Amino acid sequence: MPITTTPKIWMNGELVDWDKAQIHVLTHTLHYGTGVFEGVRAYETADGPAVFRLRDHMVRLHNSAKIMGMEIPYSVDELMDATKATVRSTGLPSCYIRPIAYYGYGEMGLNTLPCRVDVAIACWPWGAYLGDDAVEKGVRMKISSWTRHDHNTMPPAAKTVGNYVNSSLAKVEALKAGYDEAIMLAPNGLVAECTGENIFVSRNGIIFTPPLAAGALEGITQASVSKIARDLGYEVQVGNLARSDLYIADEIFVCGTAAEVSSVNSVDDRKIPCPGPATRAIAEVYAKAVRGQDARYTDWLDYA
Ligand code: PPE
Repeated sequence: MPITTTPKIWMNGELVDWDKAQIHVLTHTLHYGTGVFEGVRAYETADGPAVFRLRDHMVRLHNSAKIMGMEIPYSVDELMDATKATVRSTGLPSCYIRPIAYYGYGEMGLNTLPCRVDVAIACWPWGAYLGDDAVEKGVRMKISSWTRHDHNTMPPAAKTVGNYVNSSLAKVEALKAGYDEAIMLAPNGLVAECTGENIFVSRNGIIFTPPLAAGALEGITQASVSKIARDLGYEVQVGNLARSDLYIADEIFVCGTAAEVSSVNSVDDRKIPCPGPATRAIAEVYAKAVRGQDARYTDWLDYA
């Protein structure tokens, strides 16, 4: 999806002009995929733009860095303030936010220990990743021929730049085959997640979502949607899913910051009832919660 420019990008403590937010071609992370990043959204609310679960995203950024053995030179609170300043500088009512911590210019070679860590935060307007009508129409899923990397190859719990090689291969394969998105299986065959979303499968009245151990990112939308679903009276369980659980599901939906909540209309051309009642109800509450329109969830908002 194309990027629309905004006035400023935060880089190492300063808001710099969009066009000046540049890095050297020998930046370490460009060569080795060693950075960590986040995807966050700010939504328009009656009280101005509010960033959704900002602290949780910045804690996860720090955790990703910890897994990588990287020291981010800014605290969670500093990164939260920087994010809010960046959002304010755009003047936008809502936007997508991309914080990234990366090994910068000055060192080459796989040893990251001497590398400096640079941090940037950019935002721009971005629509729902899988289409604005993804709840009603649903998306066509394909199980990827690419296996999700496991905990001892590339830790899926860390949102590292390099991990997205695997996601990108799967995404492009699915698109070229005429599908909208791919579902990734872990090396043991269990369902992990999608290329940029967590997955939920409803069967016989229980909604299941795979655990971190199955190779899923610990999704912040996944946690939010689980809470919303339970508040709506649904039973939600974190549990393993096999490929066949997908084909015979009563309902499937996927969620993530960029994608929000999207229903799934088929998996490998097996039709799934879509949109299901649970998906619709959950998506509706989620859309209100992020915009400050549901008093139960206003703790999730950080006003810019
Ligand atoms: N799994 C993966 C692999 C993933 O990339 C995301 C977010 C999620 C699950 C959902 O996590 P959360 O956003 O905390 O609910 N993907 C981000 C980047 C997407 C992209 O393609 O770029 C996002 O949604 O911002």
